[in-house]
Amino acid sequence: MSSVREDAQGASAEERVTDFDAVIVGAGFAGLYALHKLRNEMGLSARVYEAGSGIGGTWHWNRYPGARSDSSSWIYCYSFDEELRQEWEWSERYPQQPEIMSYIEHVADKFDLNRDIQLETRVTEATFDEETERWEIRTDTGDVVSARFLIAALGALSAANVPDISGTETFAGEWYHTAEWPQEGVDFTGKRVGVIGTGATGIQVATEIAEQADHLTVFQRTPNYALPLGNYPLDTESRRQYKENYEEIWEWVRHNFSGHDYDFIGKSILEATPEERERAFQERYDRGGFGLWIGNYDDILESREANDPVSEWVRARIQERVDDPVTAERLTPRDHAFGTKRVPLENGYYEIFNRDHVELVDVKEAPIEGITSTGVRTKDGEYEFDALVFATGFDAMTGPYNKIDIRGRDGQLLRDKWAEGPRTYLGIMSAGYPNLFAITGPQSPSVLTNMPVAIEQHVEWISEVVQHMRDKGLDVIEPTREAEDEWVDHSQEVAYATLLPESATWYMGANIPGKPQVFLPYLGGLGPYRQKCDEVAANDYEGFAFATREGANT
Ligand code: N01
Repeated sequence: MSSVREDAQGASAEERVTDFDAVIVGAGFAGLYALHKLRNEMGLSARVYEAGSGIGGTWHWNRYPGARSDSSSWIYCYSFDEELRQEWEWSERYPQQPEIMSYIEHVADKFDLNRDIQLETRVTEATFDEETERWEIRTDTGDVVSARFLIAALGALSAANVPDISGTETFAGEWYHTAEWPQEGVDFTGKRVGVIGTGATGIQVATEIAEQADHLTVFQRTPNYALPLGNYPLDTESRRQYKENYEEIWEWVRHNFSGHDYDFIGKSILEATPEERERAFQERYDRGGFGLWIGNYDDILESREANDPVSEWVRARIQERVDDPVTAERLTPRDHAFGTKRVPLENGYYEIFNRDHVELVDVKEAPIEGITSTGVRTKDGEYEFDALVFATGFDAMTGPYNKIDIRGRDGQLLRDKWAEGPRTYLGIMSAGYPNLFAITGPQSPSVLTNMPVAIEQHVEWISEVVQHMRDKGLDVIEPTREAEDEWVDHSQEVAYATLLPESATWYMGANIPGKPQVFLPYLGGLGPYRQKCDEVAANDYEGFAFATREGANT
C-alpha cells in the first residue's frame, strides 16, 4: 500500500495521478531539462523521481570541500534559453559547488520544475508490461505509477564506490564518501584526517582539507597527471564578452570533439620540432584547464611514440613542484600514459606535500590491510585518524542502472543483459527495453565531454523522436538487435584504436572488482556522434523499430 504522505503536487494518496506520459528518474542537469522539454514544451504529463533531498544530482551529493566544475562556467550550463544565458552571471572561470547549485535552483524556479519533482524517492523497480506497453515504476516510498516513456537521467557517476576494506564498520571516528557528503558540511579543524584516493575528487578534497586539518594523510594507489586548474574571477567585461559571442561559442562546443572550449592543434606531434612542442605544452599548462589533454596535438592518445613526449613533460612539471625527491617520485605516474585516465585539475595540490602536516602514503607499495577502530592499517604500519574520507570514485556508467531492477521484454533484467558489459544502440536505448531512453548513458560520449552539452543533445534527440511518434501515432520504439550489435562493436573499435583501454580506469570498469572490462563511454567525439544521431533520425530512425498498440510494425 502506498503511503499517505503528500506527493510533489500536494495530493494525498487517493487523489494521486499514477499514469504519466513520462517518468524521469533523477533531477540533475539531465532530468531537469528532460522535464522542461517534455512537460513545458511538448505538453506531456511527467513526473521526476529523485533519491536526494534536493535537486541537482551530482552537485547535490558531491558537496565536499573543494568541489568545483572542471568545465568553463560559461559552458557548464544550459544553452536552450537565450534569456537564461544572458541573465545568469558566473563569478569564476571554474565555479564551485554552491554556485552551481544556485544556478540549478534558479533554472528549476524559472521553468517551474519543482512541482513535478518528488524528492527523497528512489526508483527501485521498473517493469515493461508487454500487454499495455507501458512501464510500471515502483519506488522505495511505496509509489507505483505507470508511464509510456521511461527516461533514465541517472547520472554517469552517481553510484558511489566504497571499497570493501575489512574493519570499516569498526572505525570509531567519522568517515565519509565524497559523493555522499553531509548536507551540513564537516569541520576538520584540529583533526587528523586520512583521504583514500587521488582521482579528480581526491585531489580537490585533499587540497582543501590540508587547509583545515591538524594532520592529513593521503593514501595514493595510482599517481595521476594532474594539470593546473588556472581559475580566475570573472568581471563584468569578461562576462559581456562571452555573452556577446554566445551563439558562436555554443555552435563550436556542440560540434567539436569534447563539448569543451578546446580543439586539437590539427597536426601530429611527430611533425612538430622539440621547440614547437615545448612552446605548445607550456602555453597550455600556463593557461590551465584541459588544454594539454584535449587541446593538444591530434595523436597524443593514439600511440606511445606520440604520447611519450607529453607524458614525460608533465612528469617533469610534477617533480619540480615537490620538494622532497622521494615524495615527488611517488607522485609521478610511470605506469600509464598521460590522458588515458581522466586528467584531474588541481589548485595547489602538489604543494600541499611540501607542508609538514601533510603526508603521502603509497598503498601500492604498502597495501591497505584493513581499517581498525583508530585508523588505517597498511603493510608498513598503522595510521591514526579522527576522520576518514573515501574519495574512491564510482561504479561508473552502468552502476546506476544496475541498482534498479529494470525488467524489459520476457522479464529480462537489464543488469543480466549487461552482465558482460553494456549493450546499447547509440548509447540511448537497449534492445528488449522499449521506450526506455538513457541520457548520457554507457556507449554515448557522456563523461568524455562537457556534460551539459551532451545532456542537451540527448534530451533534444529523445524529445524529437517522441514528437515523431506522436505525429505518426506510434506507441513503441525499440532498437533492432543488429543495430545494437553494430554499435557495441563500433564503440569498442573506436576505443581500442587509442591508448585508453590500456589503463586500469573506471572508463574500463577496472576500479570495481569483478566488473567486466569494457570501454564504457563512446570515444568517437561529441560532434561526430551528434552527426550520427542526426543522420539516424533523418533516415527515418534507421536501426529502430516502431510499433502501434496493436503491435503492427511500421
Ligand atoms: O574517482 P576515481 P573520482 N584502495 O575513480 C582510489 C568526475 N569528477 O571521484 O587509480 C585505495 O577517478 C583510486 O585508485 P586507482 C571525473 O570524471 C569530476 O576522483 O584506481 N585506493 C583513485 O585514486 C572523475 O574522473 C569533477 O588505483 C582506492 C581514487 O580512489 C570522476 O568524477 C570532480 C581504492 C578514485 O578515483 C571520478 O573521480 C571530481 C582502494 N580500495 C570528479 N579504491 C569535476 O569536474 C579506489 N581507490 C568537478
